[in-house]
Amino acid sequence: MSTVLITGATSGIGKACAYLFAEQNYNLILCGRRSEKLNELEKELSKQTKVHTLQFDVRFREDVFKAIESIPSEFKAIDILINNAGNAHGLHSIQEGSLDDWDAMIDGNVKGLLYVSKAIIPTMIDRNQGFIVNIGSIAGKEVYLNGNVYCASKFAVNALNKSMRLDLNQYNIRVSGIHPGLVETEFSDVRFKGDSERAKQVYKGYKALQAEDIADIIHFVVTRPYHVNIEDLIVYPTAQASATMLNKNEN
Ligand code: NDP
Ligand code: 8X3
Repeated sequence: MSTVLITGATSGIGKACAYLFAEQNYNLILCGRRSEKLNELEKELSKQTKVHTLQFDVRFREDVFKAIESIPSEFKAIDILINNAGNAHGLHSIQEGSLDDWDAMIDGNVKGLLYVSKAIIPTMIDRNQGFIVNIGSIAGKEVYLNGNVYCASKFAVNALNKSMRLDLNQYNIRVSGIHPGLVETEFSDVRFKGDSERAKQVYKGYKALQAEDIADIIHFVVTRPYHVNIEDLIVYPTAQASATMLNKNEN
């Protein structure tokens, strides 16, 4: 059975992927910082498939490599890496943004994705096969007001996705970028630092994408025949036409 490693599996898109891939009998390696959430997932999903959890922060490179080296042999042959961990922190103009927020986004969304990929790619090269799914964003295709550093981090993911396709082409490794618009997850809670009222407003007045919608698309992408590689996929809720155009019912 194939093995999938999912970063950011404790919530939102990553958690929905964990459930869907468990249903499809993949062996799961689930990663995140919140160990209680990882434990809950392990307990629940072990009823369906083999689950291994790894608790680490993608920003800390030594922790990333230590965690990935610690993977037990029965899980070591990773077929699919879903680079999903990431968040926005704050929504401020470039002149007002916080340096800590900037570090969290660049270190988590960009460097974290690089560290995890760097730790896993050699195992894929050795096996001459593998699939890397990079979760970007429409924010990596189009900037919006006050999105500055989050957008920059996702533009970087978009560039890395394309670069990985070039560099790994000779090793038979597939690489896909998925770029969602508004998905109703903990994303806005994190962006607005626990201001749940403000977070709820983001998804009010229209039907946002659900984490399960994105998991379903990721599953579709990775289950195409091996000679098929979807490089790039942008997905919006129907009510959203661009990063800045949203048909909201304000009543
Ligand atoms: P959530 O906040 O629900 O999930 C984020 C996940 O990432 C959590 O599991 C969190 O786990 C993990 N994570 C965040 N930072 C770190 C870190 N430093 N180290 C390890 N794990 C980390 O948001 P989403 O599910 O929406 O986000 C998933 C991805 O989708 C992100 O890359 C996001 O940018 C992207 N995206 C989201 C959209 C949206 O509208 N929601 C739209 C487009 C893209 P833990 O806290 O346990 O570490
Ligand atoms: C998350 C979607 O529009 O908040 O990447 O940037 S958005």
